[in-house]
Amino acid sequence: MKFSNKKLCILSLMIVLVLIFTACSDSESKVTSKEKEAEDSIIISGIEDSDIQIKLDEIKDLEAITRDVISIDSNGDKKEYTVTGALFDEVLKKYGKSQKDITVIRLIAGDGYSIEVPNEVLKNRELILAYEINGEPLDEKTQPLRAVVPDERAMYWVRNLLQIEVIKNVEKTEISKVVFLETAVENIEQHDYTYYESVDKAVKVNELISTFEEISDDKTVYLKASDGLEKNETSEIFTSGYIKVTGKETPLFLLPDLPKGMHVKEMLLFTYGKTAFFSFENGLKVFELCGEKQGISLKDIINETGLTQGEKYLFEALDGYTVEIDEADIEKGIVYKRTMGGYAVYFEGLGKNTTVKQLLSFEVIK
Ligand SMILES: Nc1nc2c(c(=O)[nH]1)N[C@H]1C(S)=C(S)[C@@H](COP(=O)(O)O)O[C@H]1N2
Ligand SMILES: [Mo]
Repeated sequence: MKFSNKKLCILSLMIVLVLIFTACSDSESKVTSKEKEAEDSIIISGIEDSDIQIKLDEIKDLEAITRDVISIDSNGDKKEYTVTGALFDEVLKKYGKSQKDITVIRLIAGDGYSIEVPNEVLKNRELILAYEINGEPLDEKTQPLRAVVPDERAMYWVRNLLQIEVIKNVEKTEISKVVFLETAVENIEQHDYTYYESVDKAVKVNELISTFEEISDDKTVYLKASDGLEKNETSEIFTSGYIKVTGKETPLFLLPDLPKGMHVKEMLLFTYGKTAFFSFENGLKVFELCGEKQGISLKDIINETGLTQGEKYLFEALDGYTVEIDEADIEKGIVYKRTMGGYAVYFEGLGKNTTVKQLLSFEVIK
């Protein structure tokens, strides 16, 4: 074959154009992904006076570790992954801190998801800031990092991790009052709440809490579900939510504008300030029932909620009826479900006037 000069010229021009074009588009896409990576960073707050911004590149410069890990979801199902990342402890080392000396942290994601990691977990587990899972870079909704806590529930495995807040002071107040949730919600406005296919009733958390406690942002809320799940929530997040009180999985803590992973199903109890809110219905599932009325012993409720000891306790009904009981008689108390509806407490061997129907609460008074 023989090319004329003209043909050769056109051909080489075309080749040059194609080369320029591909080189251009190639370098352009490289620049954008590089730029994006360069922009990616997380914030660590609470260890220095001001927030620390750490670039993803700096995290990748730390010693890379690869681990075969297992996550446990809310059904107890296990999933295996191989993750690569840097240890949070290595990040802390740069600032003269270590993970085992930290009280608690809150992992905060870009989609609004956040979760507190308690002290026991920080002490006993690695917290991996993962940038590669199963040999692949993270997908878009997981970038820039995924928190990975091997062998712990997947609720700690925060995708799209943007901030780690180190919390020094965990407020711990003594519990002095137990409120029975199912009775308490009878006096509070119940709103229609669409949950999947059903329209159920829900109360606003701040309406419920403010009936018994002053609401403030510095309070830590502790929640426990009947399957044993325990977690802390901030007062701000908790009081912005609802508690669904009819239909499935009640009492169900819901946050309409935040990811579903922050919901808590079948709560056994939660505490706010000095008050523990206890679900009688879930107590029935969790505790061994006793007495001829097959109820829950007050002792179990006191142990579970951590109610402080006193010389006397005051029991109160929804209609305002009150009864005072000596500490020595408390162990005779049984809370049961009435066939007529509602819940009551009675004390074995004490007078009938010590029975409190429509039991709302009891508290330490001396
Ligand atoms: N950013 C973000 N991370 C998150 C969540 C979320 O909603 N947003 N859900 C958490 C919860 S509750 C669980 S169970 C796991 C689910 O992880 P999987 O999708 O890998 O099973 O991710 C956790 N990380
Ligand atoms: Mo979850």
